[in-house]
Amino acid sequence: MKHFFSISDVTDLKGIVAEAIDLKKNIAQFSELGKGKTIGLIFFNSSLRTRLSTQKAALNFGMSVIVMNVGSDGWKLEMQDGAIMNGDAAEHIKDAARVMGAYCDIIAVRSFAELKNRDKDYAEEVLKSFMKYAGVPVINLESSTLHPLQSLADLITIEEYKKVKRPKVVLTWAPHPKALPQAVPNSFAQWMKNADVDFVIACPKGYELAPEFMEGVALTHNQDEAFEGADFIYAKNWSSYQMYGQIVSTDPAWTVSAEKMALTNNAKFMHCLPVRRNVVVTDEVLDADYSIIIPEAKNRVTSAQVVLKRILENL
Ligand code: AN0
Ligand code: CP
Repeated sequence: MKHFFSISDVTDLKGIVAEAIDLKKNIAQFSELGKGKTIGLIFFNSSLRTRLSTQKAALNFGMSVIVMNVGSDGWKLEMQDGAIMNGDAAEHIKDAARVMGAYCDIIAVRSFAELKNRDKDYAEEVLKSFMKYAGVPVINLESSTLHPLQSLADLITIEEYKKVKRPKVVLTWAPHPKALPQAVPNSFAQWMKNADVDFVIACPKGYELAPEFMEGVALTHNQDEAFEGADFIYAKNWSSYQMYGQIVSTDPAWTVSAEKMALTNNAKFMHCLPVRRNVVVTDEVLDADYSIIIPEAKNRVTSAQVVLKRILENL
């Protein structure tokens, strides 16, 4: 594997999930694989899980880790090619990425959507600039439109907890007071579409994902109907793609409750976290036996490990 930007960088979905689960048991055998190698974790935005799990995965391979909160501690970066830089930005991404690439063997970047200009966000200019200029493999730690390390962790978790060969997996929109990116649901849809699951998206009208992510996916605006027979409920808020970046509903009827979970086939509850309790989903659900949010978060180490292993083996 060279870069890990999206599901397109994985040629064998079943294979990577099996390898990840296997690696969990055998990680001690690989404690020297990354010896003498450095990974730079570059954050334009906040993080708890991504920051700690990717760091832990890298340390498990004996790598050195450099973390930079470039959003708060770095120079403001210019993204536009050929810009006359007499404004706020002190440094061009072209130079920043080349310098980081000179210090690191792998660079991992988090850069959220700004939710102001849809074309700009969907062009993925930050991650694409890093891939173009850094000269080393780049890992996506949640870009403007995708969060593949999360989706891989989610798929691993589903594989570990499923009771039937082809489970029904429901991605349900849920309310939230802030406008959030579409990266997590976009990515989840992409990975589920390619996995051996029956996948359904439930959301209010106006929350359909971009056409490229909805293509071939079952969609309903009726949450109760979607929950019937479900084996996994995956809740997430996102802002509208059509009315770009806007909150078009805060309907509390979409909050995932124990009553809603009772409609399912004893489904497991999943959320990528961080989660707003009693807004997105009730305490009762998050703290129930069927909630697998903590094993899911733990699998962020599992997904980071398998991606790092494949990149390290290819360096
Ligand atoms: C982010 C999002 O929705 O993309 C990160 C999720 C992993 N969530 C928040 O900003 C609350
Ligand atoms: N799920 C996830 O990516 O969490 P963080 O935003 O805390 O990294």
